[in-house]
Amino acid sequence: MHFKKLEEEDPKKLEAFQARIDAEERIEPKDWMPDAYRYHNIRQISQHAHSEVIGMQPEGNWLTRAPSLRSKKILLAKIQDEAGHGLYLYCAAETLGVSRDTYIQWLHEGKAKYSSIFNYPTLNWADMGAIGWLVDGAAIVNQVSLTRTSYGPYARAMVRICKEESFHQRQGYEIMTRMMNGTKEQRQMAQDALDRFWWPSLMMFGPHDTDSPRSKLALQWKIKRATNDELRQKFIDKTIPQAELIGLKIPDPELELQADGSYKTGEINWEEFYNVIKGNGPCNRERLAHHREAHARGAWVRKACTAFNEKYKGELVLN
Ligand code: BYC
Repeated sequence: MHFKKLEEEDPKKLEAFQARIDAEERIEPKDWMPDAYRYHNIRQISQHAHSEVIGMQPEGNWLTRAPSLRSKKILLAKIQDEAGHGLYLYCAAETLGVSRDTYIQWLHEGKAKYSSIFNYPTLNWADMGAIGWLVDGAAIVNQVSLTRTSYGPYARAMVRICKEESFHQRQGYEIMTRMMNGTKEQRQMAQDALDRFWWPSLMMFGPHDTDSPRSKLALQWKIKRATNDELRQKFIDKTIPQAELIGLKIPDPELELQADGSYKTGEINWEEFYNVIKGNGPCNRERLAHHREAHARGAWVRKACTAFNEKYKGELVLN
């Protein structure tokens, strides 16, 4: 696929496009858009879709070991929601002219990313709490702002996703709360889960604004409505009081409450972040291998679903 560089685009069309964005109009699939706008959305929406789908793996790991039937049913429903989010997002991404097969091929070839957070292992039941509370909590902060993104199909997909994520955040916080009200060992497990997931959750928002190459145009075209650091700060300020309320301690010795009520944190380990997004996190290889294997195992289902179309070559058959 060839995408024109911004300087190769017709300046008049670019100007009219920016005027539509500035007027808060939504861009729809058949509208003219610069290739760079199309490409940013292809990349971001498909990476978002891959994150939802790969994100099922760390939680799926605990389905057979949930501590009660109630918690098992809730976790199962949550994981199914994530599959649904992946599907809405692949549909939104397909409106940009790339097929779902191609998106999945890019994932398998390592050309597409998915969120760094899903490359960390889930070691105990409290990790289910930490993921719902922190990972879905971080996702909501980002996704609420994306309900106002300028590309219509992406913005609309976000509305339902946000509603479901807010339920997920609460189920995670409920697990943490119950464990913090439990035995000494349960409290230690909850604290240990927070210790391991806190910093990777902050990394979900991406590099600092000064180091984020994609942000400038994304903000100008209102694909992104807030910067990586703004969203990260919102998440930090919202989450720390929730941790304190149930007796958890944020694993950051440099944490400081400021006069305006917001929190200043220590520095994120960016070397770890870049290492993970380059494919060298603790679980990157395992996650991709599992996806490739599941995709290959599901080939017969995809074939069965399209068998009718293949036979009738798209003819409308009425009985
Ligand atoms: N992980 O210039 P930047 C969920 C990459 S899942 C990996 O700031 P951008 C859930 C970035 O792609 C929710 N890569 O980029 C599911 C770029 O690399 P490329 C997932 C990252 O796009 C199951 C480079 O770093 N949410 O809810 O302007 C269970 C430079 O970054 C990450 C989304 O996907 C990262 N954390 O901003 C529970 C939200 N951060 O592509 C929960 C949609 C950065 O140029 N995505 N990179 O090679 C976004 O909002 C934006 O893409 C980002 C990055 C804020 C992530």
